[in-house]
Amino acid sequence: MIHQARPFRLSIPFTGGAPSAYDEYSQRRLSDMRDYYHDSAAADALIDANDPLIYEVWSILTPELAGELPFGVTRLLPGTVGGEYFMTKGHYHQVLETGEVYLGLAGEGRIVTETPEGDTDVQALTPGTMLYIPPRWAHRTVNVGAGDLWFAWVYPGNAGHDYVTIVRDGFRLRLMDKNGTPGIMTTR
Ligand code: S6P
Ligand code: ZN
Repeated sequence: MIHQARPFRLSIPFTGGAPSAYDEYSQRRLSDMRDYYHDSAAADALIDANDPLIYEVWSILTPELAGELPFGVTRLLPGTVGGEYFMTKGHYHQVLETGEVYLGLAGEGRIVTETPEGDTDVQALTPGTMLYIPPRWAHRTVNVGAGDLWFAWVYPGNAGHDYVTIVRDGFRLRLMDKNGTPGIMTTR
């Protein structure tokens, strides 16, 4: 269902958890995103073993219009694929000039971002962190902790999502587990 122009409310557990209401639920297993990881042989082995759940998304949908503000909650599980932490696919917004706001609820994460011009950034996402992703910055969330990472987000309704650029080029920065601490690998 897409909410129409009436105010409404729902609750989001501040320590992480599914929202009390949502329009759409989706999940990504490793097999849904094999080509996003650096080590595809390691990804294939894990897919054959148990094809782990990587993340789940609960969304409030709105009309896809400027001025609307779709929002929701994401749970990103802990783990690694060939030493690379579990992460979201990551995307540019199709309308590049649209930003996004994240709020960390539980767990320890990073937001990896980059622009088409090659500027890069990594920010911590922890409980209570509000994080602003400006227009033009592709964004990916990475779980560098031992438990689930939960965060909420809101973005402009007309943004659209471009995954093609990311799956083709990859992010310039990747977060790798180096003996229990996150290290940054630069790919180009
Ligand atoms: C949407 C926002 C989040 C992500 C979600 C999953 O603009 O950034 O809702 O969609 O965390 O990540 P991804 O990269 O698969 O869309
Ligand atoms: Zn986004």
